[in-house]
Amino acid sequence: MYKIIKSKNFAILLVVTILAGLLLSGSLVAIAQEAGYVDGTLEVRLSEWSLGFDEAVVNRTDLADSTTIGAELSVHVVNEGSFDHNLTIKIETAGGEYYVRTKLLKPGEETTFAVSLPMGEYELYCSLAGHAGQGMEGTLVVQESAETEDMNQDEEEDEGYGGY
Ligand SMILES: [Cu+2]
Repeated sequence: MYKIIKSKNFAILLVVTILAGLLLSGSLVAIAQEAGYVDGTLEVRLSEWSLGFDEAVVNRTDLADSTTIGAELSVHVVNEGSFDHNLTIKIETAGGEYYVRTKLLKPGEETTFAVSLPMGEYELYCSLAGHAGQGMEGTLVVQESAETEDMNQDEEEDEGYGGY
């Protein structure tokens, strides 16, 4: 009898520990989400060594002019680091590849620009030697709508369960 109670307590302790772990990881995600895509603007926070986010997803239908082939996205870049940095967006098209790059931003400097991006996946990084390799890189996904995103998430979840 005593053994049963003891193991029940252990099970409760385990559940509490898991919940605490989930809450902790949830709050960490919330902090990370301060940068990334919010309401028509891509928020980029340059620092050593990060852009403030790993992947940002933009729904073209959320942008003001979603009827054009390439929707206009507003990009706000702040250098919150102690070194000079820039933001570079690599754009690959059938006609070749080109780059949208901010000027070199000093610590505390910021800039805002708009860029027209067709649907696709783009590499974002700081082009200064070694900076991207140390973590100043991320991905920007421009997709048609939130429905597309939900479908992708469902697929990922299904794959996850399949692994068990
Ligand atoms: Cu840099």
